[in-house]
Amino acid sequence: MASTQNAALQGNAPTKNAELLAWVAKMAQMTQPDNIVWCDGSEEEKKRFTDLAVKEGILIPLNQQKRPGCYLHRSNPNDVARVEHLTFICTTNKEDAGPTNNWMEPEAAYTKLTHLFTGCMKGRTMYVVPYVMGPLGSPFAKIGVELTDSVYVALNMRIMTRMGKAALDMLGDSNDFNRGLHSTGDLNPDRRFICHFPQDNTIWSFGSGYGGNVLLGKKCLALRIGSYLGQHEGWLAEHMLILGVTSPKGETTYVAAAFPSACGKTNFAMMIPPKEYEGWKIETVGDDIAWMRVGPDGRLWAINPEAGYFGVAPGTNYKSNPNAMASVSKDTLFTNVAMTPDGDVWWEGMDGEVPEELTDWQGRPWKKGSTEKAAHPNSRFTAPASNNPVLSAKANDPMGVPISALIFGGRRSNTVPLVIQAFNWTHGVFLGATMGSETTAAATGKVGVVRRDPMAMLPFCGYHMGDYLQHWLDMQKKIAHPPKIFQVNWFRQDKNGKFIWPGFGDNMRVLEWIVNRVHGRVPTEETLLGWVPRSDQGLNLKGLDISQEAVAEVTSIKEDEWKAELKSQEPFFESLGLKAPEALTLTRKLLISRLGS
Ligand code: GTP
Ligand code: SPV
Ligand code: MN
Repeated sequence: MASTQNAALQGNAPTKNAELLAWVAKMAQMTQPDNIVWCDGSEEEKKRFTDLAVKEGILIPLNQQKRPGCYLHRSNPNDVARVEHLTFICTTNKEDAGPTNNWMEPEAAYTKLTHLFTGCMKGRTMYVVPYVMGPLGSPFAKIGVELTDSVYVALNMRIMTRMGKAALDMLGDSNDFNRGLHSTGDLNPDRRFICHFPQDNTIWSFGSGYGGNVLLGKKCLALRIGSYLGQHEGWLAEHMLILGVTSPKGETTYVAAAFPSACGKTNFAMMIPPKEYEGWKIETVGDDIAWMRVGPDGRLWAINPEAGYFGVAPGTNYKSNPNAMASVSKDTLFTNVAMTPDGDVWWEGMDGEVPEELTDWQGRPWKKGSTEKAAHPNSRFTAPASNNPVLSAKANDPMGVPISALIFGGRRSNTVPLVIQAFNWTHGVFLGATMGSETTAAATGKVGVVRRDPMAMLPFCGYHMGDYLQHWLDMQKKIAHPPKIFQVNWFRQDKNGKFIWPGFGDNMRVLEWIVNRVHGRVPTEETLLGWVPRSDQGLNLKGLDISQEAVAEVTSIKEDEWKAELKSQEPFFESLGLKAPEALTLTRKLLISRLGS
């Protein structure tokens, strides 16, 4: 069996890379697929995979007049989101994974998963998916190869990464590639594990078919393994969007922003400024992940390792995010959205009337007024970045873009004001490190449970969180011209539980202030927490649809709330033990003593 496969492998493989061939053979020997298909990334291959997926019921064709090249996938109802409790960092020393990650000893993890992977691809095809994270030819790009028994994964990876022949060409004879192994297994949550082996540059994912668990280039390689590599190699892998904002004078400023999952990165990255901002332009470099290094000019340069968007569907409409709507108009894979009677897609928060009848995300009939959601709250679209009308020309630049501002923002119904500028790098790292975000995406009055999500990386940091924060602090020494750091919050609510700030396009007003601060153009008001916009020469509020009082409320800093906030940070710092960076614990102590307790 194994020898036939090896022969087939050598014969069909479009590479002579001995390491790669040997590894694929070894994995095939364990998983025992019936066939091995090396992906080349061609149009012909896409058609072949799509036809197969349709034949097998994995993809449902949508109305091709309305959505050319679009398909719907329904995942198993028990498999609709990332599984943080089943995600492991497998390092020799437990300490290296830190208190915020689940840990397994590498040999124990390999043994446990070998049992699951042995023979799991019998009767199935193994797709060999070579891919590049980052622009082709970029010195900062990384190469991975994902072996998967899911044609859905192969098709998604084709959108999300530079996949196929280009990746093999870039790899050449090198053995420097991430080794990813994935099987959907039998989708039993008791046999679902997402294991990362940073020391081996290896990822083994078993028993899921959902996005972040299985598109291994994304959260697994670009963030968990990426952050580990970043610490060793002196760069940063972050859960950040990257955008360029160009003023009517033609000056372009690039910013990167970290907001936790489903807290507005895609929306901010594609924002259309309000009508008062004629002549301004926002362009998307990336909507989820940034890899940042110090350039020879002493600035921080960022690339987006991805080539597509795996975006949240609910809430996306022509008012909130027209560019996302355009991005999903063709050649898009939808996962767990609802379907209209004429074969188009639908989700909660879409424009227009709610349809009378739909097929819900599980394929069941759905009627208007039903208490159940038609689309899963975490339903997503996988769209090529090239569909985005405001894609930055720099998105494919091998060197990336120079970052002038870093922004941290959580979902907070109270406490955190609309925008603050950090006094300096250490203070900015403190703002990012102590970021909190509500676990429930509450649109109504209830205050959700705030969890500490440092730099929006809680689920994605591949090593000890204390070391990660120290790495951020240490980067200062390398960056001669560091970006300015800001904290924002679009999600403050009034007494009735309504969002006070209109958000979306109006976030341009905050971005303009940030740009002005970056270029040293506007004065600020100093507070204990940081610099904030002055009431005169501050935010441009012309045409803004909320009252003066509302603006005052959303920008207010309340001492009692901040005393409670600082107190609530304590368990997080304690959990870091001796690895809690002293510069941060001191910053916190100083604030506490200034506020009084
Ligand atoms: P991931 O892909 O999970 O990392 O998420 P993301 O950060 O890209 O989140 P996304 O932009 O998809 O937004 C998620 C949700 O937040 C959607 O329901 C949006 O409608 C909502 N949202 C985004 N921006 C704003 C805003 O400025 N104000 C308010 N109130 N809601 C927003
Ligand atoms: C997130 O959860 O932050 C995402 C979606 O961007 S996933 O790829 O599933 O992680
Ligand atoms: Mn994300």
